[in-house]
Amino acid sequence: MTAPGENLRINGDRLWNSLMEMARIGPGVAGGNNRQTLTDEDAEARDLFQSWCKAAGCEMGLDSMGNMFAMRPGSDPDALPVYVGSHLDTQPTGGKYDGVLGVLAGLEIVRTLNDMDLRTRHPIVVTNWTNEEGTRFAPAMLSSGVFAGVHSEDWAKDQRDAGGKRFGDELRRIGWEGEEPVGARKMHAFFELHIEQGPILEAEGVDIGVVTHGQGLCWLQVTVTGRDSHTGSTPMPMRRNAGLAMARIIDKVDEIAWNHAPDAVGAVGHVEVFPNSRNVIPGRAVFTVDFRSPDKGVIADMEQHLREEAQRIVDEMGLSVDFEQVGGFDPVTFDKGCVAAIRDAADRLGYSHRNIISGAGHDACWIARAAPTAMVMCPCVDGLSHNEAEEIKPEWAAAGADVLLHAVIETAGV
Ligand code: HGY
Ligand code: MN
Ligand code: MN
Ligand code: MN
Repeated sequence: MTAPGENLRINGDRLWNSLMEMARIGPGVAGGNNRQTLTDEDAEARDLFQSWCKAAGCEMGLDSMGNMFAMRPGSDPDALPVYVGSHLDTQPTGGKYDGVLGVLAGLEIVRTLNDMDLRTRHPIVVTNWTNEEGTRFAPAMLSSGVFAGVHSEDWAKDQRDAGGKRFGDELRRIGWEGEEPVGARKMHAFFELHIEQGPILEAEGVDIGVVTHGQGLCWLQVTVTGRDSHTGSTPMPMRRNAGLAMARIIDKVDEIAWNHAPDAVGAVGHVEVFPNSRNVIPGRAVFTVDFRSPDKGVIADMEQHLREEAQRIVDEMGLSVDFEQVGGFDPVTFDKGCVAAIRDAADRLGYSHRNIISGAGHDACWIARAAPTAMVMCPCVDGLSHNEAEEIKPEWAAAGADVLLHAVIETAGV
């Protein structure tokens, strides 16, 4: 397959302008975005993305999980499409680039091919996966997971947000539930461009991350049960303080992750105490542990240690503890052919690059089960993400999209 000439580049200004226009939908309170999945803001972003895809001559598809597909026909209608995309939903205090860069870079590839009047052999399909973040409805990467056959559609649609709203009802309410059965599509390959969301590329002054693997993840929802009682009149020895037990267990999460360093991380980002009243000792605490590692055995070991430590803590305090796994996926190795296409593209374009393991989860981690898949990463400022201050430089976005363009063209053939 002939590689495209190194002069073929995307239009960086157009990509940047599209990112900035999309960022105006669901603004956060500190310069980032709050465009959570299946909200009116998500619907507005979908409308804008769809209007851009139609203007670029794409045929739109929508499956029963709300996954969006914008197809640019190829010269061989029988050839399986090359998919390229990511997600438009954001964290509640998210940035302007997490996910969005991957979707709009996919659109920029279509726009660039249109400019060049280049027809690839395989069709190209730009994709927006529903609910990658898993913040409103757990787990993360929900709809790419259903697409890849990891979750059932019925189970996924029964997931509920903190207010008790059901995923399936919200998808229908915003008018983005498609007729197409999820997972029916077959792919020749899938590529995803994503910001690194970590500090390595910027610190090393490297333009492109060639993602060879994605680390695995385990989300454990922990419920500690004690007894509500008065914060003033209950003697200290009589207290069964679920909030205190939670604090001690969270401290153990951090200690366990450090004990499994350097290839392990752990944190608790979601906590609730009940009844959450200033003068009531909490009788119940619910929180989610996020353990990650490129090594599946390390994740299992961290979980085992935590279960033992938590049981010891609640036994000492006269409380009880329950664990429920609410999310997780094994470490993933991306397709060597697709990874090589990304590395060759970076070389051809003269961008510095290094192999990297993705610390964050991505839709590509599930789609790798359905088709040959790989990821391109670009740096982000201070490695910061899942924070409204998330920032990248226009030239980083352009370099990542250039490499994506060349890897997609090389795979789709011209
Ligand atoms: O949790 C993750 O890694 C992703 O950002 N959803
Ligand atoms: Mn993301
Ligand atoms: Mn994210
Ligand atoms: Mn992600």
